[in-house]
Amino acid sequence: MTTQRRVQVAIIGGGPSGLLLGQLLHTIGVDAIVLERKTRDYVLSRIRAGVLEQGLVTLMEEAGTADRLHREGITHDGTVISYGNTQIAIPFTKHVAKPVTVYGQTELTRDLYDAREHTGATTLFNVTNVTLSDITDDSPYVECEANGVRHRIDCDFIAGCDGFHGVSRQHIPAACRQEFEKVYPFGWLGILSETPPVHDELIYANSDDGFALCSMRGAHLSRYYVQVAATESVDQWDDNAFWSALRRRIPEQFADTLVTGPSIEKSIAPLRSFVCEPMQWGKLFLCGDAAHIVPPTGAKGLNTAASDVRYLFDALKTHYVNRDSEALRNYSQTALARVWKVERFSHWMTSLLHRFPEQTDFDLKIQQAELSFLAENQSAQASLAINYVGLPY
Ligand code: FAS
Ligand code: PHB
Repeated sequence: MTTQRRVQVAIIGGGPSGLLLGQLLHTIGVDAIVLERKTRDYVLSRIRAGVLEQGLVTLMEEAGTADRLHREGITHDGTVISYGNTQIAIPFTKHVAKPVTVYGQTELTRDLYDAREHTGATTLFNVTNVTLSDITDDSPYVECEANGVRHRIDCDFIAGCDGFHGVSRQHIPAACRQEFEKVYPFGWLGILSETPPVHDELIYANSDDGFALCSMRGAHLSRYYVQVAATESVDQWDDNAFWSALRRRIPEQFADTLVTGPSIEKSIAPLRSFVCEPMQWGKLFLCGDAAHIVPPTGAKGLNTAASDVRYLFDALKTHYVNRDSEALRNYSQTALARVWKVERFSHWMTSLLHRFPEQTDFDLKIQQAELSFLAENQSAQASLAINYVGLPY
């Protein structure tokens, strides 16, 4: 049996990109369906980003989904970069009048699902065999299966919000798609622990043993990461091994006060930089991880998905409200201009803070000089702050 329906926008992927776009479209009366491969609970079980740029907070406000974010989000006006026992305090607001907000992607996604359910908009879960057809014609459509039922969804536009491993990007002909990729020889082993954060700001630590990050989700919930070889697996790391590695990598002041506890989540994220050009093909528009990936060192993955959503939502709004499709035609060019600047910053932060297996003594000296220059130079600190809090849309 095949059910057939028509919507204005078919959104592939029920992660933050797809849900935020769907909610914004709802605010202007544009009918969108969301097709998600997994279940809501599975999507919410992923522990990912933790730092929101002001641009994403503003989008959540426009979507009417920022109430809990404002109640529970933690405003941060700076961060710490450390190497050995040396600490570089980077006060954002000294250089750029924008803070960041610490609020987990899991909670942001939960807020968006709750809002979507409240609107009564359709979300299909457990979808399989998603195919996109006639995307260069005036009447594209999506077919998929969900819970034993085959669906055909006719639409005006398709938003590919299905992440790095999704199907949308593959519908841009390989001969017309250029992919840029750099895979890093390490990953991030992350844990969540019901312990008080070691510091009231994030600490990005470079050490002889490798990178570490001290982050948080609240006053009693901490998020920590240590760099591990790309070949390592979670079961090689019991909690004691993790805490010992973290202690060795952060300044003694924090190692001495670190409160440890059992991990309630533990996972390894691979690190890569990736960009697909173009980010659109006919009536298909890619958003977020479907189009680009950054190493999480600059806290830019989720935030660059947000800037894509900003550009695509504004373009769709101009199309539907003003019958003007110029911004839609320019979406890929507009989005990629910001994406590449974010890729640069994320690669720079990753190169600054990690130990690379093939690093020579010269490479280490250069990395040390980069850190010393950052410690001594206000313009270098301003550049980091401007990029970290979020480049303008
Ligand atoms: P997502 O991948 O979040 O969502 C895509 C959705 O599409 C998923 O729910 C998926 O199930 C669904 N999907 C896939 N294929 C489909 C199909 N064929 N049909 C239907 N649905 C399909 N960013 C940071 O800033 N900081 C971090 O610490 C950080 N950690 C990360 C750790 C990991 C393991 C990963 C993978 C990413 C991490 N990121 C981090 C980046 C992450 O936050 C992304 O930038 C963010 O999830 C992007 O959101 P989406 O574009 O919605 O993609
Ligand atoms: C997190 O809290 O998960 C987090 C924060 C900053 C990053 C990456 C991850 O750069």
